[in-house]
Amino acid sequence: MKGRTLIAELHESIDKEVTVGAVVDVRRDHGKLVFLDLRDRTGVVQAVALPNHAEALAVAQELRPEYVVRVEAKVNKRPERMVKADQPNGDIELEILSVTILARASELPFDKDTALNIDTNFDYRPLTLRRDRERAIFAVQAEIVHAYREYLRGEGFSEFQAPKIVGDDAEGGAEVFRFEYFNDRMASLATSPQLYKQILVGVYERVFSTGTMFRAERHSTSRHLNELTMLDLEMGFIDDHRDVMAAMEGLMRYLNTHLQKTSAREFALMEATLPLVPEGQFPTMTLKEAQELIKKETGADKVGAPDLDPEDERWLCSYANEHLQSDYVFVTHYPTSKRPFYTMDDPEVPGMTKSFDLLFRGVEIVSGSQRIHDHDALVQKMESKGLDPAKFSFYLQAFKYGIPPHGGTGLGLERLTQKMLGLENVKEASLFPRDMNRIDLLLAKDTAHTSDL
Ligand code: AMO
Repeated sequence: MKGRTLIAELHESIDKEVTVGAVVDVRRDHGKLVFLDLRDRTGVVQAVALPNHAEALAVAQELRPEYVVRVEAKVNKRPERMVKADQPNGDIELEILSVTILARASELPFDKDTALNIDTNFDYRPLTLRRDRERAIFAVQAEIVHAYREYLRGEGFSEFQAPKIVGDDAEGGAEVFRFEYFNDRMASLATSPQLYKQILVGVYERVFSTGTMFRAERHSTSRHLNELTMLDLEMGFIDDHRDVMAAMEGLMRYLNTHLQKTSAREFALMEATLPLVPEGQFPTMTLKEAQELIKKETGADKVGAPDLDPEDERWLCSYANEHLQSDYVFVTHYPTSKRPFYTMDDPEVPGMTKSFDLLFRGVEIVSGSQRIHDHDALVQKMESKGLDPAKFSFYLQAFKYGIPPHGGTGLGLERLTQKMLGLENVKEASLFPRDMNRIDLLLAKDTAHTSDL
């Protein structure tokens, strides 16, 4: 918009006339005056239409929330007693000279400031995303991705774009969406960039990617999505899985510092707190040690179980928060039977792998491990897991022609965002969540409420 002044820059124009392009957040009528809260991408400001600008006042009286307007106004400093120190731009006000309506808006089908039930939130997603709460969630999510990229670039990682159409399931385990490709051939949607990031260790040594992945899990839980964003990394020349854990720990510390700098307003709005990080290393225990601790402290005997249950993950995290000054806990050494074929066994702990999960505020947000880099050992492991090495011949070339000892991690962006901001359901951290019952609209009743719009 020609000559537009952004709301965050209004302070530079006190006593001057400006043009603002904005959306009406709220309209309040006080006798003959109309007050508007106007928002643009940089902030919110109060504007007032006065009787001495009759034409502007008449247009202002027509406005409703979500109307898009161009406003010509004078920027006034508020008198001392009218200053709202706790509000952004609380010390200035726009005196409206004229208003042009750029787009009209119907009445919102929900009250913008009240808590919404999750289905209403998703049914009206194009509108609910405009709320402060949702804008804060995705502003923080964007900062997480930014920090991820910035930190890893600084550590010598190269970014790559992973394919999303794959021939077969990369993990040999996760639930896969299959679809018809060309000439009656079936293909799958990628569940992870796993095989490609390992191949690329042979090219760039350290790589990372951020991208959409697909999981055909028939879970309707607060932790599962069918389309998610995975932040992956893979690094060569490691001694063992602990080098990968150290990279992940460095990343989480960097993320804390970054969010503190960029996202204080969003955290305050969400009533969320930055993660507790210990001064020394993140708490780390083997699966067996974790199970023994749970048994000792709670009496629940799950020693020897191949994995942690969601309730164990919650308990361990609250224990770490209370006793170990950390919202993060590493659990290592999951059994060979539970981890994918590419995971390296730990010769010192028979039956267990050099693998780990990172738990954060009650949920697993990261999985990682040292990988098998010896070609023959990898083929043998595939066979022992009932996989056909011939199907992996493309991937196996990287190992036949030498690849450094390496390891890496996959981090679920929506779970991290969810727990960072204390959201109840991971779906709230996905702009347009896909689950068993919903692709934008509920699948069972495809007309939903949008027919009223
Ligand atoms: P994994 O399958 O454990 O590991 O996935 C890694 C992380 O991705 C997130 N995640 C999910 N988030 C929401 N909904 C889902 N359905 C879902 N599935 C996974 C979780 C999880 O910790 N290739 C390995 C990683 C590696 O070893 O590098 C992998 O995909 O936060």
